[in-house]
Amino acid sequence: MCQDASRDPLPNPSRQVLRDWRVRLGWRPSGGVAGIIPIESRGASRPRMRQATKQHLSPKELGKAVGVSESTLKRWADEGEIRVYRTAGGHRRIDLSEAVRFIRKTGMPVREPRLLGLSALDGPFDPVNYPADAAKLMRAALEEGDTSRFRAMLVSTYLAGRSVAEVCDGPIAEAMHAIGEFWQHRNDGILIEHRATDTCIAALNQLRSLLVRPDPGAPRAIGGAFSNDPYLVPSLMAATVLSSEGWDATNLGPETPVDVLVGAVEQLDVRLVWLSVSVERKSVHLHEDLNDLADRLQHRSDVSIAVGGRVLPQPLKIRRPNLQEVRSMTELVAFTRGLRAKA
Ligand code: B12
Repeated sequence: MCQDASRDPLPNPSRQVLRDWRVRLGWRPSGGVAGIIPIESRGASRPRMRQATKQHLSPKELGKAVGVSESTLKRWADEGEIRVYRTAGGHRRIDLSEAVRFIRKTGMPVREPRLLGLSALDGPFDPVNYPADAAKLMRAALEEGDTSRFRAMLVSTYLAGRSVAEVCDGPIAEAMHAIGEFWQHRNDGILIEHRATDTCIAALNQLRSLLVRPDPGAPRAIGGAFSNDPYLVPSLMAATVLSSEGWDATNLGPETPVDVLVGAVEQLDVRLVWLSVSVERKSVHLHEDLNDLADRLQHRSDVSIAVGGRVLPQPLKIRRPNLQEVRSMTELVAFTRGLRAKA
C-alpha cells in the first residue's frame, strides 16, 4: 500500500492515503504534528538555545520520525520512491527537503518530529481538518508574536499537503488583515503589526528552506515592490509560492527601482518578474513605472510581468501584452503554470 501511495503522481496526498496511514500508525491528533522549526530548548531552567535545522537525515531517523522501520525506508529508497545520496562511507542520506516532499506525497503523519530536527506542535491545531480554525489559531500566534508556534503551524499545514498559495491567500492574509485594524483602537497596534510581519517573514523563510531546490534548468523569476513601497510580506509570499512551483525565485524585496528590475532580468536570464503593489500612490506614478518596465522588457518576448497587490487599481488602466494582473497567490500559480505549459 505504501509503495502504491508513494507512486501516486499527484503532488498532494490523497485523503484516503492519509487516513490509511493514520489508522495504520495509530496516529492521534493529540500525538503532535510536525512543524519544522529548529530545535529550541524549552525547559524553564535551561537557556533557550537555537540549533541549526537538520539538513539531511539517515533512513533510520526518517523511518523513526514517520513510524516505519529503517529497512522499510531503505527499501523505498532502493525502489526509487525516495531520493537518497551516499556518503563517502557508502551510507544513505536523505535531504530534509526530499523528506518533506516524500511526507507530503504519501500523507504520512510525522510521529517523532524532533528526530527530523523539528519541534512538535502542541495544542489544538489540526492541519488536516484545515481550514476549520486555522485562520483563528494562526492569527492568535501572530498576534501574540509566537514565532515558534506560527512557524510550526505553517510548516505542519504544508506537510499535511496544503499548497503554499492557499495558506498565503487564506489564513495568513486573513490574519494580517485583521491585525491591520488594531492600530486604530489599540495602543500596541503598531507594535503588534510590526511583530506579526517579522513572524510571517521568519515562517515563510523557514518554509522556503524546506522546499526542494530548483532544478538547474528551472526558469528564473525575480520580483519585489517599486520604490516607496515598504511592504515585505507580499513579495516574500510570491517568492515562496513560486519556489514551491519549481521556479528559481529571487525576492528583491520592497523599494526596488525599475532600473534594478530591468538589470536583473538581463543579468539573471529571468522569465518572470513579479511586482507587489501595497502602497497607494497617485495611479499615474504606478502606471508610469509599469509602462516603463513593460517598455524596457518588450524586446524580450520570453519575459512576463505579473503584477498584484492589495491596492492595485481594479481594473488596471494599462494593457500591455507582457503585463498580467494577478490578484492572489492562487492566480499567480495558475498564470505561471500556463507560462510553463506554453514554454
Ligand atoms: C504590516 C503593516 C504595515 C507595516 C509594514 C511592515 C513591512 N515592512 O512590511 C508598516 C508599519 C510599514 C505599515 C505602515 C503603514 N500602514 Co500598514 N499595514 C500593515 C498590515 C498590518 C499588514 C501588511 C501585510 O503584510 N499584509 C499581508 C499581505 C500578504 O496581504 P496583502 O498585501 O493583501 O497581499 C495579498 C494579496 O493582496 C495578494 N498580493 C499582494 N501582492 C501581490 C503580488 C503578486 C505578484 C501577487 C500574485 C499577489 C499579491 O496576495 C497576498 C496574499 O493573498 C496591513 C493590513 C493589511 N490589510 O494588509 C496594514 C495596512 C496596509 N496599513 C495601513 C496604514 C494606514 C498604514 C500607515 C499609513 C499607518 C500605519 N498603520 O502605520 C503606514 C503607511 C506606510 C506607507 N509607506 O505607505 C492600512 C492601509 C489602509 C488603506 N487605505 O489602504 C492597512 C490596510 C491597515 C488598516 N486596516 O488600516 N504598515
